[in-house]
Amino acid sequence: MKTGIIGLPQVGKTSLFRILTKAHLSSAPSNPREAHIGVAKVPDERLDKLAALYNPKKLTHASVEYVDVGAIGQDALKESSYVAHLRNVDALAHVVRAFEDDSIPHAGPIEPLRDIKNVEFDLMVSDLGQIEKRLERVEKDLKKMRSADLEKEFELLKRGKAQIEAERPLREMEMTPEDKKRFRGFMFLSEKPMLYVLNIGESTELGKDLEAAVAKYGLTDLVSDHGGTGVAARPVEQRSANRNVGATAICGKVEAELAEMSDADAAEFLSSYGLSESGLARLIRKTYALLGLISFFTAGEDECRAWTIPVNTRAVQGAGAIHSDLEHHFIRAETIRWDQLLEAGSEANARAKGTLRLEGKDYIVQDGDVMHIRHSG
Ligand SMILES: Nc1nc2c(ncn2[C@@H]2O[C@H](COP(=O)(O)OP(=O)(O)OP(=O)(O)O)[C@@H](O)[C@H]2O)c(=O)[nH]1
Ligand SMILES: [Mg+2]
Repeated sequence: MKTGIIGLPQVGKTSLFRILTKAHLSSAPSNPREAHIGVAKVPDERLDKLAALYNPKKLTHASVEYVDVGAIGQDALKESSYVAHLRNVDALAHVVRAFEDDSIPHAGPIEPLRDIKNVEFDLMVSDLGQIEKRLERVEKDLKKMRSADLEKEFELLKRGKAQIEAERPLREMEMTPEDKKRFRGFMFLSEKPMLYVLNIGESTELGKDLEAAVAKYGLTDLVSDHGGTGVAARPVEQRSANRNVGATAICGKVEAELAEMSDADAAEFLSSYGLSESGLARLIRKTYALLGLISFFTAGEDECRAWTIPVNTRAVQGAGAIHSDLEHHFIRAETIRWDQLLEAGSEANARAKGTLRLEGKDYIVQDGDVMHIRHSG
């Protein structure tokens, strides 16, 4: 799963990438269009607690891949390598400047909502170019030969064009699964799930400020069902529940300091700011949720590990995430919620208490399940 970090110039994209992936980058990349690619460990207290119980030889967290590209803009989006990087990601994290700092240039006053609309606009323009090119092609082909499939594509593309011309991103368009499949190959930018990341300034009450930031900068409407990112607000009947948009806030400066500290120092530092966890942990979790992903665990003395699956995955497919052999020879899954296992103190106790269940192939794996797959392979 890949997430692209985008945003206007000098908003803190690379700083965020660096702290997410703990990558030590040379200060200035030789080519500003070169993308940084790195992997972030998904922090998970549940897994850490399981590891404390099992004391395994190996501890493996889930991970999310992040791609940091240069600043976005109409020029950048004309470069094929730049666009290719963005098309290939599963979701976008848009870093929006909300911190005040006169020494770092920004076009105009700090106004996150304006920046969000501008970037969204750039994404839509890029998609529109692609749609128009394809429309021309399909129109020509249709003149030569009638085809039901091409006609459907033509209609869908025209609908996409109208959507963008109304300044609404493709992710807000009503689409059937069939439409979605037709669109998949285009990898449209404005169709991707989007996480807005407000980069706010330091303050003594950072905990409160982080929580209040989304509302303070007027993003609540973007992430709820009540509005659109387009200029025109959406009429009530067109609002859909799953908009694939999320928002969170971080303080890049504080996170950068945290990244350099030991765990114990970091915990003390966080509580001095009134925070229970780092903004980074929340951001990674939000990315995970935006992508519709959950974790289940395997736990033992050799390894404690988190596995990434989409919500609504059946047990037999979950087993396949571990190894295809487990999927093919699946018998049952010994299953327990992570906190019930901790409470019992061991699998044997849990079995005695009856909290360890035997689940079949069709069981829908829940976030936080600990599973042991019984197989015949
Ligand atoms: N005050 C303050 N400065 C920050 C913060 N985050 C980043 N900066 C500074 O802003 C400048 C730009 O940061 P980068 O992370 O390189 O920003 P970028 O978005 O990758 O910039 P480009 O790739 O050039 O568009 C650097 O001087 C950072 O130190 C922040 O939270 N607060
Ligand atoms: Mg950068």
